[in-house]
Amino acid sequence: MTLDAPEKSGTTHAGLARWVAEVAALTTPDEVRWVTGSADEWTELTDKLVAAGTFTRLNEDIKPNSFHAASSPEDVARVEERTFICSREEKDAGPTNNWMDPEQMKDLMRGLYQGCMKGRTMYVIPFVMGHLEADSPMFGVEITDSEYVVVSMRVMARCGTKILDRIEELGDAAKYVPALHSLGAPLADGEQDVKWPCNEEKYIVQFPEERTIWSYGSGYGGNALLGKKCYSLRIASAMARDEGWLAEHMLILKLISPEQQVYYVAAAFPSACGKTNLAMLKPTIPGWTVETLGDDIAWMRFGKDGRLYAVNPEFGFFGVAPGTNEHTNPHAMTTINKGNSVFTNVALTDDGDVWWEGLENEPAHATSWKGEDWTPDSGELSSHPNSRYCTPIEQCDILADEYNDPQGVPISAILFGGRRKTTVPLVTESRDWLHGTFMGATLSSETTAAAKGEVGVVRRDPMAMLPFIGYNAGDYFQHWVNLGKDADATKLPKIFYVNWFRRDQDGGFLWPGFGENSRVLKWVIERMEGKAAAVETPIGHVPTPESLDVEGLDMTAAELEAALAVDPEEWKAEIPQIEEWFAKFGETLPTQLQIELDGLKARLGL
Ligand code: SAT
Ligand code: MN
Repeated sequence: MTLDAPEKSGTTHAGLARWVAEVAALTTPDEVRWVTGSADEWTELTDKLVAAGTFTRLNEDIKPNSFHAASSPEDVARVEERTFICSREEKDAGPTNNWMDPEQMKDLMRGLYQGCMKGRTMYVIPFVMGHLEADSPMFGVEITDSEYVVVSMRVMARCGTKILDRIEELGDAAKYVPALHSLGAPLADGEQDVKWPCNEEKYIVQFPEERTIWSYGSGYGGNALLGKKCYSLRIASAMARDEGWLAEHMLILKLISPEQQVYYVAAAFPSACGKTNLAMLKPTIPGWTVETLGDDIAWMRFGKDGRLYAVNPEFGFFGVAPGTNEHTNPHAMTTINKGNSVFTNVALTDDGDVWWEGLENEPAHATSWKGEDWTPDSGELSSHPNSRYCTPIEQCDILADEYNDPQGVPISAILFGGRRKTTVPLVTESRDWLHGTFMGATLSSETTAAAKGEVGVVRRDPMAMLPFIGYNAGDYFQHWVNLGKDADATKLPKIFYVNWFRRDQDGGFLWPGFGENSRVLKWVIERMEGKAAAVETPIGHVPTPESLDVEGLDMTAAELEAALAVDPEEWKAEIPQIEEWFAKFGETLPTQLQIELDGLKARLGL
């Protein structure tokens, strides 16, 4: 097919029409469709996915307009070893990213893309991350040959004709990120499709200088919904560096005290470490309320008043299903029970609902994510540990009104956190922005199922951004340092480091987590208000046992002490790991962070 005339391509925007035509000529789909975002389109696409066997429609009486999908067992998570930052120079990708020369990568991928959409429909999805009413709307256009991706993108981002209209109105002034995605699974004439087409060979590639994304071979989550990690973190972090703002892997929540004081908190944790649960936390302490603004990504810019304002660029939640239940995240349950959601790699129950490990009402029989009979005695998981629900944010019963404000919300505190069985106390307050940056830069966490690879291995995950920094991580640290240097220190968010995952000697969690984390948030607020006590330790300020509100909590004094403990020996053992981590960055490591490390060593008597 030829698509070189702009008027045939579905847009009056000449540049966009040209790109779409070029991609169609390369990938040779049977048809090109422009995604409108309409209700009819949703019905048509979901019907098509049901007919193809990719989707199973759930019981309308339980979860209306909702679908179950099971991926290929080979395509269940982000693939970090196949993810590349193709900056022009290798040094600009830094020591933590995979790199290939951009022209070499494009040659290679053009080869893969050649004819890769044969037998399929090519969809063009105009979208905007953040608000269409923003001062500079952050447009993107994803091309994909996957209906699953179109449906999921419609949940996760503002998509369709309204966005395209605005791009066309702005004409050449409209900056958009072209994001090309293919499953890499062309169909020969008459060939029957599989339920989850994908390709063994996968590439998730960002070109940070060009602000473009090329993805191939995977249909899953962050590999394929290109508005999410690829754009809103990898590409956006490079934009943010150039323009003086921050694109971060952070939830945003609104905390209201018993005195009706409002605070906004952002928090960065690696994937599958409880961001969604914290974002929708139901406080267990009387008088405190939490509302949600976002669960995964925060874009933070300085306002005219010198404060740092955060917006959530996304439109949905892509949350980890296992472990989610009425206790751990009641608001997520309310959100998904309203329907209009896609569940991937969870179990399908006999009454047409979904189930996963940790959810109430364990069924006596279900179909596992692998499509096999499952019973509680199967000895196998019913759901993949990285199985997900994809659900509209506007269905969240505690969504804060400010979610709709393009200016965002002024952040009072930033929490960094990871999953550590030992060493890291429940909460630590940094001395200042620089010390907080050091905490973020040395953040460590045990790996999870959110990325392919071994689970439970401690790795450094700076600002929970290790897989998402779109440039040299040393330069990224410098960017954090610089923002702090240029800002009014009194207006900067206070930085804290939390660890909900510390264990006792028997392997049990020392802290109950979930709604009880409101106690830690309370301490954070009280510290900023000068109301709570703390002990100074080599790593920062840690609560005195009395300063943390544990009323009504079933916890012994010894357990609390263990949760808060700073053991110099454990921290001394941490130092060589931090030194090894910092050594990776050579010249690009900001001297200020080296000075922070030297200070920590001195305080530990090293
Ligand atoms: O697969 S996603 O990147 O969308 C989710 C995650 O790993 O955080
Ligand atoms: Mn994430």
